[in-house]
Amino acid sequence: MRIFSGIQPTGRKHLGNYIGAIRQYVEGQDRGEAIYCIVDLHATTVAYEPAELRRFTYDTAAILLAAGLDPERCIFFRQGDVPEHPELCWLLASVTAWGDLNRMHQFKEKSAQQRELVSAGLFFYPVLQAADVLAYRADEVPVGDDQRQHVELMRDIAERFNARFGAGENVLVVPEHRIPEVGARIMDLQDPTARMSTTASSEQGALYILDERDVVASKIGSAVTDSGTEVRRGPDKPGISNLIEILSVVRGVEPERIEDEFDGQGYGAFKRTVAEAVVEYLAPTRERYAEIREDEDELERVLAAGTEKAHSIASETLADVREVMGVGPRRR
Ligand code: AQP
Repeated sequence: MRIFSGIQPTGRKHLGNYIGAIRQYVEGQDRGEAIYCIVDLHATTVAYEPAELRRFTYDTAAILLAAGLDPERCIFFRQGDVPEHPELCWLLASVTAWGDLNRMHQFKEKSAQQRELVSAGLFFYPVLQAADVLAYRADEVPVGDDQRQHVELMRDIAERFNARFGAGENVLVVPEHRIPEVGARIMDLQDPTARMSTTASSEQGALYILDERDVVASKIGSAVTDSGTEVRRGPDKPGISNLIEILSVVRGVEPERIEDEFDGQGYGAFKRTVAEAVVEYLAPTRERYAEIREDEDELERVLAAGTEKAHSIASETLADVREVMGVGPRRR
């Protein structure tokens, strides 16, 4: 079983990224051949500062290593160091429908946020994402719920590629998504009808992995709830439902158990318990982070070692893809 996922170098990753993706990356190392990359090329599809991109790449790499990625047990690298990704992106464009890209929710949301330029790269984002995964012939893609549509698209692209060029062979593997049952969509603490997001959430709405204890307590303490008093989930209670889901993941118990435990207790006690549990949950990552982040040479060494391994897998896929597409000289 081969597992692949990518994460953007946005520096400050939030609790949604941790619960929806990063914790799955860590446990993926015990379930199969795990390959993870920091998708710096994806980060260039919206307005960004070049110097920040390098800094944020180190920040994100350090967070992932602090959270438990072990370069001895996974392949961990930077997307921009493996040229097979953009090459495969271009080749896959031939079997990607413009109409499908035009339907992508993320493109619609992010293009509306751009002030100066809606880049063609933003439109092409899901094709590059498909190339990331398909270059490794991955079986499984751990992601949060917001990436469901992109994984569906990459499945369509792989199927169309095999049908068009495979001559009866599956040159590319059609991957499955792995979206957690609980915690796939952690909501904004100030607007619990919207996803917690790096770009769209306010400072109080997003809970960052590196937030200090008192900041976590204040953000959860002031999380928007409702005028009721019952700690239970329901469509009329998005704020409390979100906090129940967070506590359920952090403690590793069913949400029903949380509802039973807090039956008859007020929101104040519940929020204090959630804050305490989140602080404990993130503490090991926060504590390891500073030391790992300090040594940029070591981070580069880790990423370079990962690049070598990633390149050797992706180059084989690309050779097969070029061969069946009739690109370049015949191989044999
Ligand atoms: N709120 C969330 N709940 C659960 N999972 C989430 N993910 C993102 N937000 C939530 C998952 O985190 C992984 C890495 O995401 P990314 O950094 O590549 O960027 P993203 O998906 O675009 O989400 P962000 O971090 O909030 O950034 P913006 O603001 O740019 O959209 C993905 O697997 C994602 O599903």
